[in-house]
Amino acid sequence: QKSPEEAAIDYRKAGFTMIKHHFGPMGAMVKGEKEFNAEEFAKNAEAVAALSKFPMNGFIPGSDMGETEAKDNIWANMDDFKKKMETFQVEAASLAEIAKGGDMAAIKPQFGKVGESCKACHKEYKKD
Ligand code: ASC
Repeated sequence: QKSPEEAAIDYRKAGFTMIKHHFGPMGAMVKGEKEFNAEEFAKNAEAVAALSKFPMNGFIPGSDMGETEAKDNIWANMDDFKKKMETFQVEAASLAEIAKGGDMAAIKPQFGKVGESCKACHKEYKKD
């Protein structure tokens, strides 16, 4: 039986794993490593936008333990982390909207903004 804190860690890791699963193929299409398929791209963008809302729920008080990729400084900077997570949510929602148009020229810069919003947190709060 897992404690609520252990369960919260599993939950947020699962969320990030799912986000990565949907983010990766979009990156490959943007870079031209994978053939652009507008419908598949839009589905992935929709998934990331939906999934972006979840991981924050797993950063509950007391879940600052165990084997995780979160740096210790995340706990003293929860307001900033939450703000950065919200930026990710906004940018991901915008990408999902733009992706419906199926135009790579419009998608590309917004995909970049989503990537930047991922990186903003990783730089400060994720172990290398
Ligand atoms: C990925 C991945 C990340 C982000 C980040 C975006 O594919 O695994 O952590 O993109 O590098 O800038």
